[in-house]
Amino acid sequence: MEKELVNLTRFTLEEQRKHPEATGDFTLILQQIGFAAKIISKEVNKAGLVRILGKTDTFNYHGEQQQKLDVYANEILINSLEYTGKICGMASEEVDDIIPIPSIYSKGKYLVVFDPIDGSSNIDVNISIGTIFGIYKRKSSASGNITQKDFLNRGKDIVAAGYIIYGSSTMFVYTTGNGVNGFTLDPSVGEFLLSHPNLRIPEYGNIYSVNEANSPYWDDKINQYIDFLKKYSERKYTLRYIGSLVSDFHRNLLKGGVFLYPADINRPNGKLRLVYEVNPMAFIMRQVGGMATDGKQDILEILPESLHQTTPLIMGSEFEVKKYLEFVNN
Ligand code: AHM
Ligand code: MG
Repeated sequence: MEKELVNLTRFTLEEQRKHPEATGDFTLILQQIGFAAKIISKEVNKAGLVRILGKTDTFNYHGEQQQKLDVYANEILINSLEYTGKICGMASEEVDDIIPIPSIYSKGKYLVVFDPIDGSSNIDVNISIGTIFGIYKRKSSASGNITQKDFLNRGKDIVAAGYIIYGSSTMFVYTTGNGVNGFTLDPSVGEFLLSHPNLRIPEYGNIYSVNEANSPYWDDKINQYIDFLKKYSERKYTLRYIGSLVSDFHRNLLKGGVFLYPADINRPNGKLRLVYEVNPMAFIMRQVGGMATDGKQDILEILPESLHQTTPLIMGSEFEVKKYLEFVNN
């Protein structure tokens, strides 16, 4: 008999049944993100062929020119989630303010944050990109309107986080805080099938991932750490950097190692955005047995002050992250 196939729908339902108090709200949200991911994946695959390739003439909050695919993926995610009745608002890298639920739909208790297409400067050159998402439970009273403050939560309060990688295959990787599971899209049936159950990151690896062109602007201690990896460690390290967070994260998760986007003179608070990029990835990283820090504290302990704030990020296998902390804090 053929090996039992578990699709994302079955997996999320079975997870829900393990929690008799669960209402199913959450399961529906995850399934809808899975649905959006399939649509985005289809568009990503044909981005080289059709009108969607290229830039728009609009700019996002960070002053970056938006790609058409960014805008498209953002709309797909909003459309897939806003009518469910299970969420009370969203926040996206591509939208300056929070995204309310239109009054024609009922609201629920969850908040969803996302980066619809991360690594979008790679779209035009056919390099893997991704979607990142995080789900929180609303803390303020359900009767009032949601505000930006509702989205300023510590990463440790996340109730689910995940990413979709549009690579040589499309994968959906997520956690609800009970381990991390990966699903690969079978395009012939249009389903995400469980392919990577219970993912764990190796305790150490031999990969470091960083934009080393920024090294002249780093603190000396960071340069000393990278020098240690290159010249003095017993392990033979190799550099792998795609410049697409989801792809760099996914590779390091499977192989072990460290990813860094530290502060530098030009970016004293790093580049990556805390609320919808870094927190979900840091939450997943902790779930697979790795670590994520800004160099001073655990990423998941940071209380965000604004929706689009950035943070330095060092994350990966325990050995390499602890070694980083030894270098910068001594
Ligand atoms: P984006 O959200 O505008 O695509 O930018 C985020 C990306 C990350 O995917 C990646 O880790 C980083 O920017 C790469 O930055 P750099 O080109 O400075 O190395
Ligand atoms: Mg991004």
